[in-house]
Amino acid sequence: MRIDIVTVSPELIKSPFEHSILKRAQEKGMVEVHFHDLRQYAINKYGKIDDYQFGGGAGMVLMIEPIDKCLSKLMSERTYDEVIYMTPDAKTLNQRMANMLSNKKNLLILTGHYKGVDQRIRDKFVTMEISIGDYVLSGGEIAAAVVCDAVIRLIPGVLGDETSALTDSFQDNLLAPPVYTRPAEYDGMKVPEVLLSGNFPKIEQWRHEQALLRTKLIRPDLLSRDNDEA
Ligand code: 6GU
Repeated sequence: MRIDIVTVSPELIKSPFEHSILKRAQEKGMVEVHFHDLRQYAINKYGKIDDYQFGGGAGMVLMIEPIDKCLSKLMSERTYDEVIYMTPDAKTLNQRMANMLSNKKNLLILTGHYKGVDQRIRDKFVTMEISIGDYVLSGGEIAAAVVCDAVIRLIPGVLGDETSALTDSFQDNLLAPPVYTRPAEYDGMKVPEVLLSGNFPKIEQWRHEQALLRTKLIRPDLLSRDNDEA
């Protein structure tokens, strides 16, 4: 997979890609991530890329021209499966979207800033818009890193233990059950007996019950949700 990220602040988004699983995925050649600084497509020598919004109101808007130049250049070099715009006024990221994106070859991610981008950019280029939750961040960079993390770890071969992504929370609309490791007893606190039993069908059943209990208590909305919901 190749991911191109267009941003006002490349430095803000780079570090998550320099550690742990995202770093290893790149070293193994499973994903290539390229950052593009919008400022390099500014309309003047002062690096202007934003302007006041028509109709008045607080907050600057990213101008059409620098983004058009940047995206047009990138899109002339390769075909993108999706052109994604990160914005709070969009559908919320979920595991199903991450699964879908993990099967793609080329992704282009545009991150907003300030009040966002000129609507005409969204109309002309964008095939998918993603928010990461019902709150507002100061920019889309961190949200883009969140999407990339959720997607890259699902690419086959990226996770060491091939099965571990399958048992994540949300993979089947359930929260993950509790987990324990040694010691079996600490300061009087014991690990549930069943996990020490070696009876794997029973362990699986216990885990499923715990996942269901947790989901009912914390996220009952997941249980009434259709698996195919976007
Ligand atoms: Cl994608 N961008 C911003 N600025 N805020 C957000 C978001 C995105 N998703 C949730 N909040």
